Amino acid sequence: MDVLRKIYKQSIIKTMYSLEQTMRWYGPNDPVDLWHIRQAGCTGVVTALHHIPVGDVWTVEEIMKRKQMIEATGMQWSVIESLPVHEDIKKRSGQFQLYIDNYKQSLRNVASCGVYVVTYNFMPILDWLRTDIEYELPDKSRALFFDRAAFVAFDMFLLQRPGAEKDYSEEEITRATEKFAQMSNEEKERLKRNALLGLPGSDDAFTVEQVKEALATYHHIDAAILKQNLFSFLREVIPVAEAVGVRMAIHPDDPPYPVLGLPRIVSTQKDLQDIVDCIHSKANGLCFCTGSLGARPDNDVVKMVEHFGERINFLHLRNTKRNALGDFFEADHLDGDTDMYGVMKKVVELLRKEKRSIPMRPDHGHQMLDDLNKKTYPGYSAIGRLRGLAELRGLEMGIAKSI
Ligand code: DNO
Repeated sequence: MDVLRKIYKQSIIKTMYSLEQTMRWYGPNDPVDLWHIRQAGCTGVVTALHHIPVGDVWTVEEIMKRKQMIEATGMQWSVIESLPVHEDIKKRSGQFQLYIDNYKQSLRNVASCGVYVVTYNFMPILDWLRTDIEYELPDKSRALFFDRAAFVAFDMFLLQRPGAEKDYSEEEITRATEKFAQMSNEEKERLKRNALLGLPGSDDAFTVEQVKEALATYHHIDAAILKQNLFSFLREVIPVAEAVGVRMAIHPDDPPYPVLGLPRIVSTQKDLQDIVDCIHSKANGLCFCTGSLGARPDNDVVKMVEHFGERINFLHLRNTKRNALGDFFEADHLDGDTDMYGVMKKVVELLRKEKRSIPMRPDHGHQMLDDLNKKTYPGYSAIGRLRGLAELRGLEMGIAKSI
């Protein structure tokens, strides 16, 4: 029996030149625990030290504590998501130099603990945005949803952002006004809460006042300035990452266009090109998120995998279904507007060509089965992600064996 068990264990250890299967874990408070992740077939874990305030140094001691927890379940800490970038760095104001120095120190520390892929994003103030986190699909599972009219209504009538109306077409304003008029107070409250959900891994949402204040600090920053600020940051941190063997992976904007009057600079093929061109180094890479990029019809995600292949340091595989009005919901992993077969085929070819493995996570999943009654981080219930991962794993194997 023991021999059998050993062989079985070895078979789940990552094979060469295939994707490394991972899931995100929000740390000891996550209702989905490490054994669940291991039982889903993962060999790697994606996590962050969410309890450390943004901008502070991640100490070796704290990193090692987390690493040991993961290794005690037979997996490895494959990717950090995220090592967050302080707002001062994005604005190049206040104490940005101190925060950049801290960032470099954190990179040295994570490398010294043996973690070598670091994800981050450069979205001002808010991370991803949705208007509904319990959007019911026909099979009664629940998905994350971005309803453009609800979002416009949030911006104009709940946030009451000065000048918001200038960002929308007349038709959009009419739809938002009608939608808002039909909403109950409870629905309005829920919309506000969903749109202001804080950073991933935290339980606190922003308040309207906080967001308005933060928005005002960006009034002089347009896309060109924000991009320059990103480049200044990269010129400092990439050489450090390279020296210690860390591969950085910038996450695209989600959704991939300006929101609330804030510039977004990691949304299109051109944006990604500018970033990879800024410093020619594998350390200056991408977290290629098919869900974020695919919410824009002008992003040809399959072609982008091929084009940016050598700079892809981490993969988020997720699908969206969108319409012409700008609404989208998170579809099943293999069923949405992104051709996941096409994506996976390019990925399999890439891994073989470059003789490497890339960590991949199924990104979000639907709330379904037993998870419908549980409270988990939006998008991060166990069963929906397990379903996504299992489908993606099968797709990869099928393609790998047939080419
Ligand atoms: C959402 C995620 C993002 C991502 C960060 C990376 O679930 O894809 O929150 O982790 O933007 O910095």
